[in-house]
Amino acid sequence: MDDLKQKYLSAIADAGDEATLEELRLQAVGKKGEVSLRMRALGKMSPEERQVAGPALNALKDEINSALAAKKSALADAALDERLRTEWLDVTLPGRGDRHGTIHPVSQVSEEIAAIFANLGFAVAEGPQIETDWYNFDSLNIPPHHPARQEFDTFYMHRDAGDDRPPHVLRTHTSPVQTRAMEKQGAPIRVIAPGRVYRSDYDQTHTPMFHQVEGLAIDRDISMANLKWVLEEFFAAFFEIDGIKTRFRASHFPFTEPSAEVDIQCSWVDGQLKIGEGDDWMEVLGSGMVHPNVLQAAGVNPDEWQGFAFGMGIDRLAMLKYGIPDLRAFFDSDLRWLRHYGFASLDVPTLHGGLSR
Ligand code: 2U9
Repeated sequence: MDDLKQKYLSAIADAGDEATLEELRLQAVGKKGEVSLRMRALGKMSPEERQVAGPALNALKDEINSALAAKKSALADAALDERLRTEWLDVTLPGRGDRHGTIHPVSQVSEEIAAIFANLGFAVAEGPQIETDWYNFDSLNIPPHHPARQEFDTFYMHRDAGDDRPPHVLRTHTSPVQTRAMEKQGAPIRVIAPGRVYRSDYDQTHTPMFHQVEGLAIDRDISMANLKWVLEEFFAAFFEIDGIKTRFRASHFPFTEPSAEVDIQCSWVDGQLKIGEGDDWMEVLGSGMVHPNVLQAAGVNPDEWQGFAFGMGIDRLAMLKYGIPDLRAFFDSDLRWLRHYGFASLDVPTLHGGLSR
């Protein structure tokens, strides 16, 4: 019996893990364990022998059980000590912080533009992005087979074979919105039409979808002098530069006569663009006096009414204002790069930095 005790107590003391302990428990005091078998043998002993061996076996069983329990808790303590030693938290690390979303720069710039023109008395007009070719072209003095239709790189909607109606198009400019506004409201009218337009073109300065804002002011005696004043007010407010100069160059558009392309004053210093100073010019806009045919098509009498119209790219304006060099970056799915341009908080314009030639 002493051998048995010696054997198990030293094996328990040497056990390195719980599995070994469980094996020892089964070998010693499990149903078929050595101690249990000896207890079963008690029945075959004489009463005298049993009186001695019985309590001794019970005591041995208790002793083994409490040695097992003590070793088990010692192993658990050691495992906890080991985890405490190897696993640790640096409670001084800075927190991860909230990830804030921001308004897209094109949306922000659209809102800035609408707010500035609202102060000048222009309402915002909207219309469909899928247009009839009449609104997109004919109503704007671009008849079928006019060469200007080719210049727009138009996306045409599918027509089934045998369906001879003219196709719908993805609008190539927001001008049809203003034709619709004039049809509905008549003259006098002052509206801007911001929105998406589509042309089949893709490179560093062109994406197949981009954003335009066009403006229209029709009254009895609106002139190009009014156009120049409105545009200079707009650019001064948009770029936050008082007295910014514009330059008008004669041009041609089917929907305006006369027509002018408009540049704003700028300079390039060490490859950096600065707007509103210097002797260089940057083209930003097309404009002119609305062609009488366009007024007529929209149901406005050209003998009674006249006015100006202009058009410009919103994405391009956003790039200029915030110094973003590649238009395609706007329409990537991942906009984290915008932080680089100060859009994390959206109130830190970088007008006088960035953008190399
Ligand atoms: C109506 C009548 C006339 C809008 C105009 C331009 C000139 C023009 C371009 C600027 C850059 C398009 O985004 S861009 O490529 N636009 O040059 N747009 S006049 O003329 C109108 C509009 C509506 C009823």
